[in-house]
Order: sequence, then structure tokens, then C-alpha cells
Amino acid sequence: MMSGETLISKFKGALVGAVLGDCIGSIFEGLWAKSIAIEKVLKKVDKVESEAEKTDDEDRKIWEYTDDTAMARSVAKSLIEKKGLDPKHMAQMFSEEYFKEPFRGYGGGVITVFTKLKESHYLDPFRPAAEQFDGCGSYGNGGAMRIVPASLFAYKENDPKTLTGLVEQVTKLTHTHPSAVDGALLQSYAVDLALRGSGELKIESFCDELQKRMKEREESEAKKDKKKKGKEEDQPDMIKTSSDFPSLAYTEIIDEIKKCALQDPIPTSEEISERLGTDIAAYRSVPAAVYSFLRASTDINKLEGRNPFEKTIILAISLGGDTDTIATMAGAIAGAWYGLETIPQSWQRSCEAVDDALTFATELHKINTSDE
Ligand code: F2R
Ligand code: MG
Ligand code: MG
Repeated sequence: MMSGETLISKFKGALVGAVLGDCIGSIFEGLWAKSIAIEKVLKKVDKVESEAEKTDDEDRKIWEYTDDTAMARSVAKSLIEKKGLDPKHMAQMFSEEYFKEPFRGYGGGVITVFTKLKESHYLDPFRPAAEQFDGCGSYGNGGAMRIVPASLFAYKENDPKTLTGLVEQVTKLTHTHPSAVDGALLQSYAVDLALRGSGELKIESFCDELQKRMKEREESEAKKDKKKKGKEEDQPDMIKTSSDFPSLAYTEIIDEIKKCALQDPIPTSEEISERLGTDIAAYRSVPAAVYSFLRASTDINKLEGRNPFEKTIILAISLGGDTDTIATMAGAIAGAWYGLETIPQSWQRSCEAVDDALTFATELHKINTSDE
């Protein structure tokens, strides 16, 4: 049984870890490099740390968050305010947040969803997302990047089905492509396992448990697809099928994550980018986040003095590509496993909205520990 103190530290670690991954990762996002030398990431981290030492708040640089955190904040706020999922309310929060601060670096397609949501007065909050990309839905990682508060909210239930239902709905407000929904699920399961984990991180067991959950998901979706196909034959034009992207199931990708995390010597960033992906698709970025968390539990050249939370963020960014999003997802998992105490104070001081993340974590913890 986990103590209350440990659990609240894990809740705070998850939300703060996500914010820091986004703020520090976004320094490199625009580069879309296939890999970034660890020394280069360390140089920026040194800058983040030295700015934190400045006592005069006016002089001190604060690294700003992007769409990843903006959307996660709406997920947290809506779940806390409504004590559960109210799709219209959450959709309105996403859209209003975008129109208030459109400069946060949102994906190109999701802006259409926010616009349609606003114009339709949130009447059918799932419809605009379902219409994206000719009805196939977005396969972007925008669902997965913001999902961490859902894992915290559903923690008490300790039931993968409850978490699955919640994540599916939260994701489908903007992303309906099956690979985006399953990517968000993979990320939420990884955070959930990390919240429940303790002691030494065992790469193989962590991957096996993730795989078990994804297998249940994939089998249940395959059954639904079979039923749907039967109906489609009766009414061929009624149901829009999704595109056949991607080719590998997440359960198979987890095998690849495990191999990469256990490989000796450590794979190069270019190799990870090839094998797991580091781009804007959920299918090609959530695996890199899980990998970064797992690999950071081992020794990494040039990161000897850094703890596993710090190593997770630095490694995730060094993979290149969609750095803010891979680092935010990896940071959420690592923060959930290692807890707030492992997150450097200097990083927390140098990044925007850490205080809010701490408040949301406290509120979500309260919801989990109240008798209601
Ligand atoms: N967008 C960025 N970074 C670039 C920032 C540019 C900015 N204007 C600036 O320079 O400041 N980062 C953020 O976007 C990612 C999350 O994106 P999300 O929310 O998934 O958006 P979207 O639009 O749904 O999907 C992203 C793109 O993927 C392609 N795509 C998706 N589904 C598709 C489909 N079914 N068929 C074809 N293409 C599809 C499209 O190109 C979408 O625009 C995060 O990285 C976040 O940090
Ligand atoms: Mg972003
Ligand atoms: Mg990004």
C-alpha cells in the first residue's frame, strides 16, 4: 500500500514533469532534427539552471509552455471542475484557450476543430474532430500529449477499462484516428503504471504490463471492427472507414521499445528515430517517450551526474523531431514514477505555470482520496 505522501508526490511529479518536458523540449522543437547531441541539450539545461539562480524576478528568463501544456491544463481544469468528463465543457475549454492564446504552437489541423466547435456552440462536441481529414480523423499526437491528468483522475478506480473509456472520450474531442486514440491510451497506461510502481524500475516487466493492456484494447477493437464490417455490408455508404495507416500494432511496437531499451550499447538517436519514430504522429512519438523513460533508468554516457528524471528529459530531447511533445510525455511518466522530489528546483523555477501544475495535482489527489 502506497503512503499518501508518496502518492501526492507522484501526482505532482507527473504534472510538473509534463510541464518541464514541454517548456525545455520546445527550445528545440522547431529544428525537427533527426537527433540532437546530448552536449547541446546539456548546454540549454545549464542555461535553464543558471537563470534560476537569479534572484531578481524581472531579470530571470522563464521558458514558456506550448499547446501540449495548454491542452493538458484544460483537461485538468475541466475534470476537476466537473468532477468527471463533461465533453461539451472540455471542448469549450480547449477552444476558448486556443482563441485566447493562439501563439502556443498548435498543430495545423486541430485549429479547424477549435473553430468549428466555437461556431457550432459546442452542440455536438465530437463531430468536428470526426470530420477531420475527410472523416479519417487526425493521427497527430495532440491527444496523447495532454492526457496525463486523465490517468491521475481515474487512479482511484484502479480499473484499466475506466481509464480506457475516459481517455478515449477526451482524445476523440480532437483526434479520432484509431492510432491517435490508441497512442493516447498507451501514454495513459504508462503514466498509470508509473503511479502504481515503486522501487527499481524493471524494463521487461513494465513493457509486459503495458503490452497486456494494449493487447486487451486491440482485441476488443478488433471485435468491434468485425461487427461494424458486418453492418457496413448491409449499408455500404453509411460508415466511413479509417485509413489503413499504421501498419504495426502498438503491441508489436512495445516489443521494439523493449529491445531498444535493453540494447547494449545504447542505440543512437538516429536509430531510435528510424525504429520508433520521433515525429508528430502519435504512433511515431509515444513509443519514443516510453523508451526515454525506460532507458533513463540505465547508465547513459555523458549523463553520469544526472538522476533518472533528468536523464529522461535530456534523452527524450536528444532524440530530435517533436522534442516538446516527446519530452512532455516522457516527463509525465518519469515524474509519476520517481516523484516530485527528483525534479530539480532550478528547472521548476525556470519554467512557466509549474505552480498551477502543483495545484491541479493537489486537486486531483483530493478527488482520489475523498469518500464520494
Ligand atoms: N504543431 C506543432 N509544432 C509546430 C509549431 C508551428 C507553429 N505555428 C510555430 O512555429 O510556432 N506542435 C504541436 O503539434 C503537435 C500536436 O498536433 P495535433 O494536436 O495532433 O494537431 P493535428 O493538426 O491534429 O495533427 C498534426 C498534423 O499531422 C498531420 N495529420 C494528422 N492526421 C492526419 C491525417 N489523417 N491525414 C494526413 N495528415 C494528418 C497534419 O499535417 C496535421 O497538421 C505537437 O507536436 C504539438 O507540440
Ligand atoms: Mg507543443
Ligand atoms: Mg510538439
